[in-house]
Amino acid sequence: ANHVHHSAMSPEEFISRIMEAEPPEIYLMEDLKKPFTEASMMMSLTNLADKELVLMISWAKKIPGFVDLSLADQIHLLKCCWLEILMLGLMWRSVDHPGKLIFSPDFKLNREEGQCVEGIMEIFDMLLAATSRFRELKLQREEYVCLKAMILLNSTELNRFCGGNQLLDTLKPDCPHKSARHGEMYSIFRPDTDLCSSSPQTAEELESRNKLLRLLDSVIDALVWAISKLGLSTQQQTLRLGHLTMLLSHIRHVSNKGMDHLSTMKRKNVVLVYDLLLEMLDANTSSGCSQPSSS
Ligand code: AOE
Repeated sequence: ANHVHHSAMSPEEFISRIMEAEPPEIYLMEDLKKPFTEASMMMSLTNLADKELVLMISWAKKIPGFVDLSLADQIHLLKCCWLEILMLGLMWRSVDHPGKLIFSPDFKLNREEGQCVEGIMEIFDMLLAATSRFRELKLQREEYVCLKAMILLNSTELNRFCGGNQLLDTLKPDCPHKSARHGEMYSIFRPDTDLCSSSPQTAEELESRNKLLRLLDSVIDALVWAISKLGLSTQQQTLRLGHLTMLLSHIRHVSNKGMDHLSTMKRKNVVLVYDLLLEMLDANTSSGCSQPSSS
């Protein structure tokens, strides 16, 4: 076990660690064939999301204390919030470009550019609205990184687990007998043995939940500290904290809409959803619970 005491870390240090964890800028590197079709647009969006997911896993592992949580919790947290995290990142990249969503330096979309993907404009508009709100609030980078970590650690559906094992392979520490051990060591993650279990049973699981709560405390402390640096009155600091955290429920809402959208697009075969993204999607839809583990 890794005996690192995160409570001993100052909010300042915590923030500088999560600032360093920020993923690098990512390029789509595709020839965007305009005009977009529904299929090509969805393909570009999901290709980008797929690339970002890989970076998101590395990002999460750099959040102090995250890798000390049980593997089941690490997986579950990421599966619950991946689209919220992508959306918050998108809002941050777009905050200085009213009416535009900056997916990447080589993939930017305007509101005026019309509709080609069924059901996506509603999501587009909700993302633009939340982005405007962050602009009005003059969201600071320090606050942004705290909010992102809060999304990750604030999964309310922590007690459900569904899905495959790709993410598990990416998260678990490398060990020489990886494949040999996989079956027995991580068998609790198989949907058929641990499908939607209602509460942590083992001492390890309980310890992990406690660590998670302490981690969440650290992030809240960090956000409070970041706000306190802005030279506002105590009253204004409290209001700002309230406004910023309330935006998270909006992001959760848009993410739920986006998850429904993506699963519809997948069902209608508009877009081919690849392995990692598919596993992340399945964890959020009913079909995920019935998928047998491929290991
Ligand atoms: C991908 C990467 C990322 O960093 C963030 C997001 C958030 C939303 C996700 C998307 C993604 C992946 C695919 C998802 C989508 C929500 C639903 C979809 C999960 O299934 C992005 C949501 C915003 C998407 C806006 C798309 C605008 C398309 C309309 C513009 C249009 O139709 N045209 C024709 C533009 C033409 C330009 C010439």
